[in-house]
Amino acid sequence: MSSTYARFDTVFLLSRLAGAKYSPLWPSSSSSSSLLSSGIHLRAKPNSPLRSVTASSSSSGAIVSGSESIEIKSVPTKPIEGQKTGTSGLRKKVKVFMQDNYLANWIQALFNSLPLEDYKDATLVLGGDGRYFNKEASQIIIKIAAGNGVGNILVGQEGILSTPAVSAVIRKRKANGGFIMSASHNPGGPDYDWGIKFNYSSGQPAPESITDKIYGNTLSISEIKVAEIPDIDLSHVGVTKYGNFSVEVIDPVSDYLELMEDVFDFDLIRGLLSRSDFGFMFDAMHAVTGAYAKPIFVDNLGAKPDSISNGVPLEDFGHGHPDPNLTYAKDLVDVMYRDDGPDFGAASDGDGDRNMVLGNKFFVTPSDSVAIIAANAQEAIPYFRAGPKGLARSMPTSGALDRVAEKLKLPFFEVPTGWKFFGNLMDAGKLSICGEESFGTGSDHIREKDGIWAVLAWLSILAHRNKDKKSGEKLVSVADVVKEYWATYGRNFFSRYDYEECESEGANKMMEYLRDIVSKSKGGENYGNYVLQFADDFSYTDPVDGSVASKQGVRFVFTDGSRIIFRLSGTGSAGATVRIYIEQFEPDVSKHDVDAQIALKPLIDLALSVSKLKEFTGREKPTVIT
Ligand code: VG1
Ligand code: CO
Repeated sequence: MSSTYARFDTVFLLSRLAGAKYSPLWPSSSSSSSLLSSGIHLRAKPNSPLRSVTASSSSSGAIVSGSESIEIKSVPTKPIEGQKTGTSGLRKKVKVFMQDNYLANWIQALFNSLPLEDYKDATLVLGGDGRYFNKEASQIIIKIAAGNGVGNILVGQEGILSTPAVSAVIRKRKANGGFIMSASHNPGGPDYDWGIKFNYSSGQPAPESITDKIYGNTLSISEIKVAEIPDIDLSHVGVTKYGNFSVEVIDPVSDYLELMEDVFDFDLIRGLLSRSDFGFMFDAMHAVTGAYAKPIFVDNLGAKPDSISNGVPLEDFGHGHPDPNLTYAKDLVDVMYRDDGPDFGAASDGDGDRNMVLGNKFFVTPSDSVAIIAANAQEAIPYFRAGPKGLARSMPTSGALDRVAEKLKLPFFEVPTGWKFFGNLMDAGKLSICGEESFGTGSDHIREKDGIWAVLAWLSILAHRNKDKKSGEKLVSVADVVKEYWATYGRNFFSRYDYEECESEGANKMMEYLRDIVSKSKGGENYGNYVLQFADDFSYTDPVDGSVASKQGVRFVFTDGSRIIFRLSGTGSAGATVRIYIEQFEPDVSKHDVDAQIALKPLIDLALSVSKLKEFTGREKPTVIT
């Protein structure tokens, strides 16, 4: 295959990464390394030879630089079934993504779905959580982006960018959008999951109107446009140009760190983290926040180097399941529950958008966490000095945040599960702080949930409360902050039961059965000791653009405010995962120290009997309880 690159110049930028050397981005004697010859899984069918299309002879989005051009190939392809995105992007087993044209089809379908002005000569961001297949995927995405006429790709060094960092970079660099290569909290490695998400120009996940269009286009796709350029060296910060197309490899941390410095008072946090009587631990779970934890917590905020555990991002997350909850972040939980354990512990997921927060022998539920951050934001976090504009949570998240909104007299929104539903409210200036029960917390500083932001928010609250404490004086602890909050607002006991990888048929039948009950239900009916207020299948109308999302979860709401909710996960890659969410409000302070599983036992039993879960799924026990 010929490789006639009209122009090839390399610009070196100063690397901010310690120890980075200035070396050429591309070996000058680079041989032809096309998408095909580099072993990447984008292959033409045997009897449909690749057709080379040059800029001058094609209207297929070729890039021309003066008289110079890069070659664009048209690769014939066929539709592939099942490329419908779920709650957050397209997720499948990595072996599925590695099949011929699987990823390439979806990327091309995406370009086919966007208005030309959203990508032609535009800047797009690319990064991911470092999982297995990201490197090959980066090259595929870059070549198809160039093939479709994208002007500039900003890619994280080694393909690394956390999900919140992608959102931050899109916003800061005024990019038109970005790709995130991650299956988030799903495990990675040759036998596990891979995923791809697309975010828009304000940094928010693409809305369903776009993802539905992409899916439609995957069903009729016939051609992939690929630029004939070599693989880009992602190991060094710098710019590579081919004609009018350029790839800039960026430091994954600096833009994000700068934003964090704007949002938070780093001196205040440094004051806490450098105290000898305050123990801190962050578990990066061998996932993407490993790249951020040391520069932020250690180098900038004075935490001890050994306070970061599992701090090196690995392609298979060290065989772990990078989901920061009590089950999968057990190592951290064990340390935090020791008598001499640290005062504050946190973990983040594969792509860095989730967080789990713990005190010594104390777990903060994500639903409480967002409420507590909201209640304390104005006094502890400079970004919220004027007070939050509004608060929001996903439907299954506990009602703790509702009470804060009521007390602070703030606009409040309840949206379906998935961060994409918060973006419009933020863009419209109606929402500042929001969260999901699934360990997602964030604000309008970006348009994704943000694990490190949540950790910094908690550290700010603790630092603010302890700033006048002398050495030797007892510090205000995580547990103190939470209990004080419960005493003021009451406690929303909350738990989620996950039944992972059930047979789809049984799980779907159970949901149908529940929908049927809901359609016949009436307020006032007795469910055990509870009286039904209403039951429905949650539907949401976006107050900004009027779009409607229906069938977002079956809920039974009782007259005392208790709720049981049923949903099927939209992020799994095999079978069906049933989620049951259980919540009960307790205003009585004397009952706040009861274990949540004990307090919620009657409701949990009710949920299991109402749904006939055992009958439909054959499951005796949940796989994960949070
Ligand atoms: C889950 C969570 C949801 C979250 C989504 C993406 O979705 O419940 O709250 O937004 O994951 O998180 P589902 O459909 O499986 O319940 V992440 O960190 O995986 O991007
Ligand atoms: Co995630």
